[in-house]
Amino acid sequence: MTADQSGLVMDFSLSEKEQKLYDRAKQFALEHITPRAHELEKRNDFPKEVVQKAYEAGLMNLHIPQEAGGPGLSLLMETLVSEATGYGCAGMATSIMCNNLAFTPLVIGATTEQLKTYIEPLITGKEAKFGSFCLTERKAGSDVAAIATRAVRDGDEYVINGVKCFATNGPQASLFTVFASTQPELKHKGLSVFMVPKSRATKIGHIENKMGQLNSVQSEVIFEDARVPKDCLVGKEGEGFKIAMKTLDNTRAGIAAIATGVAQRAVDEAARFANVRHQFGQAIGRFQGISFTIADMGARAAASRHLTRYAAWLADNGLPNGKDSAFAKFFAADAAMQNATDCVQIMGGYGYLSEYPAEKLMRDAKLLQIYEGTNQIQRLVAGVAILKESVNLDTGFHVKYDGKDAPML
Ligand code: COS
Repeated sequence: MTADQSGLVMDFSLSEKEQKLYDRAKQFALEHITPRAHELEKRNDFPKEVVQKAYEAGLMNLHIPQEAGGPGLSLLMETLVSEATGYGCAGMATSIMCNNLAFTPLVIGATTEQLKTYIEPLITGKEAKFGSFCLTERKAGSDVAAIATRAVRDGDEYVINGVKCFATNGPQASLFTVFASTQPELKHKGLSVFMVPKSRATKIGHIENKMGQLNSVQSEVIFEDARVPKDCLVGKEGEGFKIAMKTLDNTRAGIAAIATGVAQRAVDEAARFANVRHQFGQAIGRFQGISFTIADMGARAAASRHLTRYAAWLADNGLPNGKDSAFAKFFAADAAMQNATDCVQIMGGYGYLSEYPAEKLMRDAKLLQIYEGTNQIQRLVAGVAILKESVNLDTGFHVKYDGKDAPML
């Protein structure tokens, strides 16, 4: 731990409570996730048994406030669990952490009473229960404001119609967090968010067939005249877009954490292989062509971890984290993809075989660059933020025109 002259403390260590949770999650991954990840992904289905065990081990719903029956833990602690489970299998980590995404809009915008009514029963029973975040539609992915799902007030109810897609844990969910337009003419300002219990006329549509992360399930969710009581509205009408953006500012750190786990796993598998694989009379790790690649992979994983934890720390301290969450998400997802690709290459022919872990890492990593906002969207968010900050920045460099400071264009 160090302190600079202003008294600010730079502390990279985890507290005892954080370290214990991290160790517990790593042990869980080692015992329950890694050994079953390959076998279960062949089923291309939701890994119910493992997720139930994760629930019983207290690795789910960490962010739900204590008033609503949850442990009320920090975003940093959530990222520790996601990194550890992501190291074992990104798909299972996604299944386990999906409630973070589904319930964060409610933690942000719902009243304690609403949380107690709709969330507490889902997180305090014997069986793991799930929420599903229903934002994306076939024609509204990156462009959230283009959502076509409609919610119309009818007396004491809202009637919801629309089709969502790519909804993680859709078929498993008991509660859907649905973004719908209450005033389409207002575009993003007309979006609202609703809690829709499964019993309220929802149907599961097409189950997406994916390249990787086969231990998680995404589906269409169809709302046909789904009637919900008016207390299912979260926040006020028109607050949906901002609630979605604030949610993603937080949850993208969670994806960055899974990506960090994948990036680190690729380092560890590549290094282990390079130590035991002999060619030309020595372990291949002794060739600089391999060890330099492993060094780059290690740096990428470490940088991903720091960016992720910093983005979470900002949120936990009530500081804006949109830019840093975007940094963490795109950097860590790109690191995971690059490291997985390098791991395959270092293992050569073995890297391409499904009996070895590298090809799964590569398939799983690709989705990290796409879901919860593509890496291009993250760069958009971060780029806009940097340009905004630069307007009032004095770098000490002033271009002069006719002896005067040139104006910023
Ligand atoms: N927090 C709070 N408010 C925010 C915000 C944030 N992080 N980001 C934007 N806003 C506000 C803006 O300030 C603006 O407010 P006003 O209407 O008061 O001016 C409003 O929201 C609209 O912002 P903007 O004009 O930037 O919206 P765009 O329609 O251009 O969309 C992006 C912005 C592209 C960043 C957004 O649509 C996005 O994140 N898309 C990706 C969605 C995604 O991640 N999908 C995956 C779903 S999870 S599987």
